[in-house]
Amino acid sequence: MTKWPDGTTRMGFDVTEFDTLRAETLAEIGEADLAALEDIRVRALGKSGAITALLKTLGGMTPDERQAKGPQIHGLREAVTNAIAARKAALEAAALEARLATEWLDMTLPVSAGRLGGVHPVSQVMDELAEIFADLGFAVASGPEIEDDWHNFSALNIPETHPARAMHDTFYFPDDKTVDGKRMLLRTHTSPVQIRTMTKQKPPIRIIAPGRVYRSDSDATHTPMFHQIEGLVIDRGIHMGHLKWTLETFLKAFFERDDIVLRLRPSYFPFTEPSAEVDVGYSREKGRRVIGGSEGWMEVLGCGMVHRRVIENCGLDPDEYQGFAFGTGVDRLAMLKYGMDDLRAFFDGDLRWLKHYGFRALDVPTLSGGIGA
Ligand code: 2U9
Repeated sequence: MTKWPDGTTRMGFDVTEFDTLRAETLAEIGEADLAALEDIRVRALGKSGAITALLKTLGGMTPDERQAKGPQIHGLREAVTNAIAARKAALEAAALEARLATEWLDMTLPVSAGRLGGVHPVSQVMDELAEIFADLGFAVASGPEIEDDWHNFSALNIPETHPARAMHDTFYFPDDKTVDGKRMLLRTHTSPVQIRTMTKQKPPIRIIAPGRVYRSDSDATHTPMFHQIEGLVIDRGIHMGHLKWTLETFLKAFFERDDIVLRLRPSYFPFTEPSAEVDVGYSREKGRRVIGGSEGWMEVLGCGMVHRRVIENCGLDPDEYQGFAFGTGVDRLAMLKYGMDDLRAFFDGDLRWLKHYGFRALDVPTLSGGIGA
């Protein structure tokens, strides 16, 4: 029994009605939108569709009838299937064209800087530092913030019992969160990055390691997370003259002044020997202390010659290779250069502070251009 779209049922089919079904269905497809197309598909080819019903009549036909009508019915099914697919593709292509015509961007238009947000002073200073040290031949190295005891302490000549471990109030992970049986911690300095570089790269090594470090400390001048930059040079015949020249050249470029005076005071760090703290001369301008001149001294860096035991710990021969290292706080450098007075405000996310101290996203720090005016 054939169920025609008009609801009537009859055995077999009439040639005229067959042609009408074909013509009407194809015409309907030609006019349909995507929703109507699906409706037509269900009415013609669905489980109770007209063409499906015609296909079912083939089973009740004699072989001769089937030979005559089979190709016609199958041909109809194929024609309708193809017409639906073609119409669907045409409609989808037209919809895409319409979207493309409305959703376009003119990439040649000038950027509206106000909509880009600003650059945080820490990011700005990090960029400036990378730029300055790249000019001096240093590569930027990075490493994990979650470290093991060996990379953060032992390799740096800070053994288990050493009082230096108490200097850094370390955030340790719980004992049940070990990795390969090792207790993990948040790195207290970026020094493990240099250890990792020295253990996998043959000298000469010239790197800076900027990044986040963590210590359990919080007041107006300390936050539990802060940013450090450390530098390391390892080669044959490196001495303190190289260290002093590098720091002087870096500080002159960073503070954009030629009248930078350094003073190296003897100090102690387990990873360097000898060690020194670096003071830089400041002067007063309109009551504010600015770097440059020599009215007073301000501590800006720590440094020293890499301890021979540290060189040995990294698998190098300290009689063949020597090196210097230095370290400083990036947040503190930003405060000194751009005149902020409370470190905690750096990480408060206060938009008024960011608008005041932030930098325009499109300004590119360059050594020749300078950005600290
Ligand atoms: C290796 C060998 C030596 C890195 C150094 C300092 C001196 C230093 C402090 C400044 C202020 C850290 O941010 S701060 O608290 N750092 O005084 N850091 S020498 O010495 C290294 C590092 C890695 C392999």
